[in-house]
Amino acid sequence: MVTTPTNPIVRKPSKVEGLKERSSFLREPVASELLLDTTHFSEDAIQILKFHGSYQQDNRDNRIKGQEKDYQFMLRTRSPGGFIPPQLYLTFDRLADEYGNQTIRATTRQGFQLHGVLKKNLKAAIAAIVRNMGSTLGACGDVNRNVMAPPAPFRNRPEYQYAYEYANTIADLLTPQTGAYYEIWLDGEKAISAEEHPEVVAARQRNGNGTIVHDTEEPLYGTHYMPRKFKVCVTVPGDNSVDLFSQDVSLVVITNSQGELEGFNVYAGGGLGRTHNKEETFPRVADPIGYVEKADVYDLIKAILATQRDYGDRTDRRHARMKYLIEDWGVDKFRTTVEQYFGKSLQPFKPLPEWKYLDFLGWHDQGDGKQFVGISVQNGRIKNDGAFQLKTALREIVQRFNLPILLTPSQDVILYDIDPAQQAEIQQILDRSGIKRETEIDPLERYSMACPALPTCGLATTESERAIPGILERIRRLLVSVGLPDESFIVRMTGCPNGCARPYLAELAFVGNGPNVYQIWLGASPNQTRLAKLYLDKMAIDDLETTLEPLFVYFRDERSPAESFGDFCDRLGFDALRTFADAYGSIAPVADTITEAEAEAETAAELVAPINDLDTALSTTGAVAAKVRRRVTVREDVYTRLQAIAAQQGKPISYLATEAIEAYLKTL
Ligand code: SRM
Ligand code: SF4
Repeated sequence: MVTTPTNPIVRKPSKVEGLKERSSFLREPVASELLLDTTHFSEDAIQILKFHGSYQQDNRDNRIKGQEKDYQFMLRTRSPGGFIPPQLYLTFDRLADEYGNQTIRATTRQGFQLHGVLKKNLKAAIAAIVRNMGSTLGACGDVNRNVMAPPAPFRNRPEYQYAYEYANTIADLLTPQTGAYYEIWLDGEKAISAEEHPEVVAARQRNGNGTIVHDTEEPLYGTHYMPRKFKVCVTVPGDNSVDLFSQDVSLVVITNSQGELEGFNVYAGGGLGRTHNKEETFPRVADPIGYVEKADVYDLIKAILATQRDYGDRTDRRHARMKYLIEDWGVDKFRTTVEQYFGKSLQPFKPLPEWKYLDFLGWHDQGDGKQFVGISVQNGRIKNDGAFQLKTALREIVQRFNLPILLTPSQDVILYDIDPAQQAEIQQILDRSGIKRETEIDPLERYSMACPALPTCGLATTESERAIPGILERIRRLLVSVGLPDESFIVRMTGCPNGCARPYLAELAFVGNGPNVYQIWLGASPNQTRLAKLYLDKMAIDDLETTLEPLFVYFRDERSPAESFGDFCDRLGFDALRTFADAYGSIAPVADTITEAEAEAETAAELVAPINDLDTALSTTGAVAAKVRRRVTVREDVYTRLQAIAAQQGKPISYLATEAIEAYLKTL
């Protein structure tokens, strides 16, 4: 039996704890304020509204001093394993046009978000989602969040089926039980949802050793719910599509030689959120905790939940995630406490193969005669934009073929259960809608992620989703100019340090640190098993080329064969990277002003046009950059032609430019 937790230093619980306590299990003040003819909720109601899957936001592009904010709401789904049935997809498509900002956004946790919903339309939007097999309950707030699983619908690989199945049953087990959701949004009408698995129902009622809070509407959470959000994923050995090291709890299915489920390896204590200039906040990778038989998995999840529920920090929300409990206690004390709630010992962790990062894009056999196709969605934003008609195309395909969707942890979508006879027609719709195949996309884009940031996110300090396309183009140009035209690595970007696009597990990450200023994080492994480290605290986005060029040149010259950029940065260490970058800069500082060489070049020929700007800057000596380096700037159209020819001939642009200038100089 677990004793009541004692905390030697008694500190005041945070304000949100009081709000949860007074909310009457998530009813108030949301229920009352929803009835008011207002554009927005009070600060107190906003906190409770989150548990219902909605955030109050305002369009930050429309802020005008002295005027009321342009209030609007974001709605997020709870969709375990990323499953979106066709009927729900079509509902989202309609709601985005009717109440939202005409876009649907696939999130980094396999959910969908609608942005731009007005308060007066919230109830109709949530009710429509629930009536069409969806839910937003518990998509935000201090509860278990959307449970992730690899999005591949392989029918002939039982481990994938188990991961998906348990993501769903664990999501059911940990769903808030309060009646508030249906009372408020559906006038008490109970959702038409699939029957819960009997084992889940039994597990929710089984007391264990103090896992249950008695006589409340919430047997697992109690009146105060969790101290903070709680994130779970279930995956299969080797498949790290879910970024398992970033989760509070990660389960890995273990099967026997017949492919039957035996149990789960358990990791705990991952989490990425941090705050600038607060050293006590940090990203953390999950630790292996042990192995559990399949029959005990729900009791173990309850035991971990109860440990964090009862011992997690409820006084300081910046220190309230389970990663801090594990960090402060150490893994052994954490495991021992979990075992007390669990009532038995965890078994030793089973050996696992190496992890791989997978995105499942393109066409694949499901293993049952059907096919699935993964479609890349830049930053998860499903929209129509000129010749690019992704939203229309997905609606047409889902309508015509009644296909279900799986959302991926990398903000992409997978259509599945496709009859091979339909493949050509579906591909033709995608082609005519301007949707590129995964092989036609620059891998920098394919493997990148950015969070929404401005204009909807209230915590953003700078741009992310809207900035990343241009930034990836600049990185590609830089790679071409230093002679690495085919290089690629994982780039992630966020508008603040909270880590929504999991930047601390990227090989190169931009983390917003003020308007147009980013921290640079480097050195995570390409399979997301090692954290990146902070390389630079403030980089003005205009300095991207000057910051990254030395790193790319060093990488080009000193990498081991087939070494990735993240592994290279980690192996060399930041002292070496900084020393090289400093020396590189002092040999040939890149200046905004015209250098001697540029002044000469300017007078030399029309080929080298008057200075444009750093975005189109061209290093003339990429191949020998560490020795002699001068910068010449050319017109955008000349640059584009050079770039195309360089790509055709497989030569660095700088090499071609030098040759052209040399040839011209000879004619003088
Ligand atoms: Fe997040 C808060 C968007 C995944 C860590 N996140 C927010 C809010 C709600 C801003 C706010 O609190 O006002 C953002 C809404 C922006 C908008 O306009 O839509 C937001 N987070 C997102 C999404 C949509 C990003 C995306 O590009 O897809 C992701 C929604 C996932 C979902 O479907 O549930 C999203 N957020 C994440 C992840 C990644 C993950 O879960 O795998 C993380 C890092 C992992 C982690 O939790 O440790 C993450 N979001 C945060 C945090 C920092 C939490 C912390 O422990 O410190 C906040 C701020 C907070 O909770 O106080 C936050
Ligand atoms: Fe907003 Fe920051 Fe999350 Fe980006 S990382 S969505 S800016 S909270």
